[in-house]
Amino acid sequence: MNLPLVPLFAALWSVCAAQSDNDSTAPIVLAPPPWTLKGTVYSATFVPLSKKLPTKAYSPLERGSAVQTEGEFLGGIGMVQIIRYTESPVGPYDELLLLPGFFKYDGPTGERTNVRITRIYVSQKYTCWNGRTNWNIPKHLARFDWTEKNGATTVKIYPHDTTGDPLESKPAEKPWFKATFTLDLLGGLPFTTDLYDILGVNTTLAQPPLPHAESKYHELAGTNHWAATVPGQATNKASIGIFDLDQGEGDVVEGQTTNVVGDEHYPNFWPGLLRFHPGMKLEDATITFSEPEIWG
Ligand SMILES: *[C@@H]1O[C@H](CO)[C@@H](O)[C@H](O)[C@H]1NC(C)=O
Ligand SMILES: CC(=O)N[C@H]1CO[C@H](CO)[C@@H](O)[C@@H]1O
Repeated sequence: MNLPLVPLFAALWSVCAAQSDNDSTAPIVLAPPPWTLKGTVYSATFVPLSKKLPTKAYSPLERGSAVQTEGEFLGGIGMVQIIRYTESPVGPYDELLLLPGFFKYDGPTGERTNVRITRIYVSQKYTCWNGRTNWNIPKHLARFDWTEKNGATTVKIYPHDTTGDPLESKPAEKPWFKATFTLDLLGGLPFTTDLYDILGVNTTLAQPPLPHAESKYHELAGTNHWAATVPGQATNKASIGIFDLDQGEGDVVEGQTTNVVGDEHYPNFWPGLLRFHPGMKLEDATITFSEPEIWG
């Protein structure tokens, strides 16, 4: 036994744990853009069938802000991604993001058409505050529950903002989203989001100003400008698979069609989606978030 190593490991462990725990007393500080991160991305792309967005497209805080819901939803191409970041400027964290499609909007730079992340959950407060501050990404906290069984990966997500508590103090008891990824065919393909440029899809995220709110963990920063960011994802280990999007009973209040905060229940999470949906897994991916262009 090499005893002097034990305190060293203990000290290192507490530093790492402090970074990624929302109950940590380490202050939330600015980690300025650009960011380069590592992780595994699970991605499902879909073509929205309706030009009408459901209430659940936005978190309760953001849906109350006129500028957040600004513009005309055009659809085009939509995306749900679940990402397990193993490395980031603020430590490891998990994320679920919803990008419903393109919006035509009249921003500070005139009329434009861009995609937008409308709702997103992360597992710790440091990335929550920084994502909101740096890029207007409307992050809120959630608990992520992962299970691996017979080669299938299941994730369940329990948000802090679907309980009706304005301070977003703790995770919901029922999952707002769940998915299982199986199959993993053709592992080892190269993939990069530059492919979207070739296809003529503009991947710049144009995010409206964010409302600020008081909360238990002080993670809900607001901004008063627009932010346009170019995200990137690249790997040499992409594989193809199937998502099972069956939500079961979901988080609906008994005898009603919505949860406590008014999010609609769809059997496969989103209007128009089928239960089994093709998707991609990007292992050992490098994810980049550019320095944003600030408007207004
Ligand atoms: C993509 O959208 C951004 C933000 O509106 C814009 O600045 C950029 O010129 C667009 N790119 C292309 C190739 O049209
Ligand atoms: C009190 C509280 O909500 N703690 C959460 C902090 O983040 C972890 C990781 O996601 C959750 O498991 C905790 O529930």
